[in-house]
Amino acid sequence: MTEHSSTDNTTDELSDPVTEYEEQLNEVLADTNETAAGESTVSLELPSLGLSRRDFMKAGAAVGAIGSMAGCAGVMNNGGSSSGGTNQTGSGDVPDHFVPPGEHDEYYGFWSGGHSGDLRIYGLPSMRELTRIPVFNPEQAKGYGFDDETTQLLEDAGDFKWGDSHHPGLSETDGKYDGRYLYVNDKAHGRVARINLKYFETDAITNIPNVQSVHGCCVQSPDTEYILANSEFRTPLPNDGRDLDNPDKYVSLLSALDPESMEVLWQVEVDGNLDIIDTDKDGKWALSSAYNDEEGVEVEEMTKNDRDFVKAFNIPAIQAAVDAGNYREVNGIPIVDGTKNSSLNQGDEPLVRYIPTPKSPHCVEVTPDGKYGMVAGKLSPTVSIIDIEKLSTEPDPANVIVGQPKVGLGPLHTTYDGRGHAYTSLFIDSQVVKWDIETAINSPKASEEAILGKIDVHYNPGHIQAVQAMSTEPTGDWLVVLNKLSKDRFLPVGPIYPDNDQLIYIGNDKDDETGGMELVSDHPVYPEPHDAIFASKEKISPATTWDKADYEGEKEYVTESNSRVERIDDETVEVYTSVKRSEYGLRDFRVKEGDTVKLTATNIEGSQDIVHGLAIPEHNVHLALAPQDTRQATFTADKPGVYWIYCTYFCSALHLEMRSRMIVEPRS
Ligand code: RUQ
Ligand code: CUA
Repeated sequence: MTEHSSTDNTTDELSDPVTEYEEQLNEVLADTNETAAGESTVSLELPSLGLSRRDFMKAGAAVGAIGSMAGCAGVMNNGGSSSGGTNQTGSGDVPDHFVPPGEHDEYYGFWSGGHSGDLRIYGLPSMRELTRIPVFNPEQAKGYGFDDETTQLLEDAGDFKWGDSHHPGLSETDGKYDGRYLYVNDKAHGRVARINLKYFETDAITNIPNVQSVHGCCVQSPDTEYILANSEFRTPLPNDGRDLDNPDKYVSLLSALDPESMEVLWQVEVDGNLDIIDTDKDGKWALSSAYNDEEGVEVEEMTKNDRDFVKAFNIPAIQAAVDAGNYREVNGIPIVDGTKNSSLNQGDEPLVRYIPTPKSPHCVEVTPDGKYGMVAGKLSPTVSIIDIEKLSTEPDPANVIVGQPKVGLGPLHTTYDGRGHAYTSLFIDSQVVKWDIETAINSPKASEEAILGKIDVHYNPGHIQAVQAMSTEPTGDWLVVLNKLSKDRFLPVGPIYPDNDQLIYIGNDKDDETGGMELVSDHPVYPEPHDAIFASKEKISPATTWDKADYEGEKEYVTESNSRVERIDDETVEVYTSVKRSEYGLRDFRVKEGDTVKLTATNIEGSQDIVHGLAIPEHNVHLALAPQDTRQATFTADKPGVYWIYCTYFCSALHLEMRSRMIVEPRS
């Protein structure tokens, strides 16, 4: 197993970095398969092998990546490790990330919660978690999935009990975050959700037809004309039992959604898979990383060829094709043929350009000035730089790649400081590399000339994001790197560890080992934030209380004087109650066994931060009522008895006494 450590040493001159790197991965794979055939997991005994912490992390990452690709258990070593890694904090010229009590952070951070299904709001630079927004997951604290409206929202979106939120995108006007909405995909299902940033609540979820899993998802710059969503898994079209054993008939689709109605406008079929997506800043090109050009269903088939193709979607041309009726319709959605041999792809204005890159690249992120799209190699230690202007002018697609710096092992994602530097996460090296974009373009491919410095992170970073780097206004001060592993960084909490999101200061460009990057703080996070996006606090202005005009006509605003019980028929009762400190408008109400109860409750408080709950034991009712908000719950009162209704949000000295009774009379 010692050959695992041969994946170390990024400074080796590799004649063919891609091939050599793959050979190393294959060695690891061979070992892994051998071990996986038996009962045991891969075990690296660090002390006896004399592997350093860095060697170990690399071997583990490679085993994990390859192991999971091969469908076997790529299990990390659970032995001890030397801690190591340099301590880069405390140089004195980093602004304080500590935000004193009573003061506010400079930036909002929106973290996708991964397979928790939620969205998490942090302050930056303190990294204090401010709240969570349930999105694809029912969640009791905010009563999400417990009142009629959000229950219906989740039901209409497929009624799945979970989701895997991955890529949050903020709505833009003129290339700048406008603070209206956040959109996020569900990788577990073909869904995209919208969070209304007035209330910090999920207000729409679209279950996209013809699509099983949305991976890449982005807002089209500069004016949020579309929400673009990539289906990663190729499936039969429609996936209704046909073509089960004809993988060559499976398809992968780009879907475009209307950002207001959240309806699916059209889809584009392509060859191969689709992965991550980002757009230029002019509303023309959308770039998708992609793998499996082989269109295989097994890992060996998917990685057979040396090349895959980034897809560059010409969005106006696609819209024109849809407008001209050049599509077929499946499940009510127009689908345009963007495959390589499609007639629509042959003319002067092809719908989709196929840009050859080293096989299985990971991400695409466009620079804040809109000039370049960076495609991190994952299996290749390089980043391919796509010149976006050349997409419109250069006939040979290979020539749109204008640079390919060698950055290190396992490059996944890239972010920017607005000063001409790129920062790429290195999954296998457990590092962030800072490099100069123009130098990379002007130096030979696979050269390391552009590298300005590297910093150790802990461990195995996925996404990396600097403040406002997805907009035209990067601030260039803070960067967060979302690491997948945290062993030895925190108190142990059992075998499922927190992840470790680390804050790095990038405001100093220095000629040192790290290029001036300074690791500032560690933050353990509940599994498993995937990606994040940050906006200046000036750009976000949430409401402090509900505006009842926003639900007028849909729900009754219940005052104290119109709190009441209305019997609709022998089996249906409507109950209306106001809520305030420290009483419900109805001190009790009576219904009959078996009644369907439709409860409407309004928090009539005008003061900010006075939230009340309305909980009914044994009936799965929990409403979280912000000031001026009205929520409804419909349930069956199927057991005779007395049920104490109580308030769940601690609201006053009489919070405990704030009660009502539901009295369910037996039917005789
Ligand atoms: S992809 S870790 Cu789901 Cu965001 Cu790169
Ligand atoms: Cu109202 Cu506690």
